[in-house]
Amino acid sequence: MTIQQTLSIIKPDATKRNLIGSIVSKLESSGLKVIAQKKIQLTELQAKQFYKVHKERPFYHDLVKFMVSGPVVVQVLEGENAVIKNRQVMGATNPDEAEEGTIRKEFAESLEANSVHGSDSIENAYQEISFFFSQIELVN
Ligand code: IDP
Ligand code: MG
Repeated sequence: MTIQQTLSIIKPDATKRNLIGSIVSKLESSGLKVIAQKKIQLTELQAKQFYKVHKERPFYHDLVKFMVSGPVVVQVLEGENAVIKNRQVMGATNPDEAEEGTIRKEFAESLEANSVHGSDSIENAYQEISFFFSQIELVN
């Protein structure tokens, strides 16, 4: 039993299609609790910085362009094994490979426009949360 926090982003393809509530509903149904949340428009610089681990990948430039193509909702989720749990509810990166019932299976448009981001480790969750939020903005 470990209570963890993780960063979740509802990506522009999903905010544009009015899917914020449907996605949060799936996260909450899994037991995860939203302890911070804001809707923002990322700048190119912020998107580049956030995804800098991927800067050598061929999809990096397009990914940055996609992430600034509309507003995103950044949120902190808390719960038991929140990092892995969020990744399970999200489904595989490629929606064609995502399991039934997952957010990406249900809502993603493509491999790139796959509706959600989720931290992939406890260390990255810590980094990513502090990229967007200060400690006093996390309210359980
Ligand atoms: P993740 O979001 O499941 O952790 P990552 O490998 O970290 O997947 O990739 C970050 C994001 O980059 C993905 O969610 C997706 O939006 C995009 N992406 C990943 N691989 C590709 C690709 O091969 N083509 C286009 N976009 C990709
Ligand atoms: Mg990732």
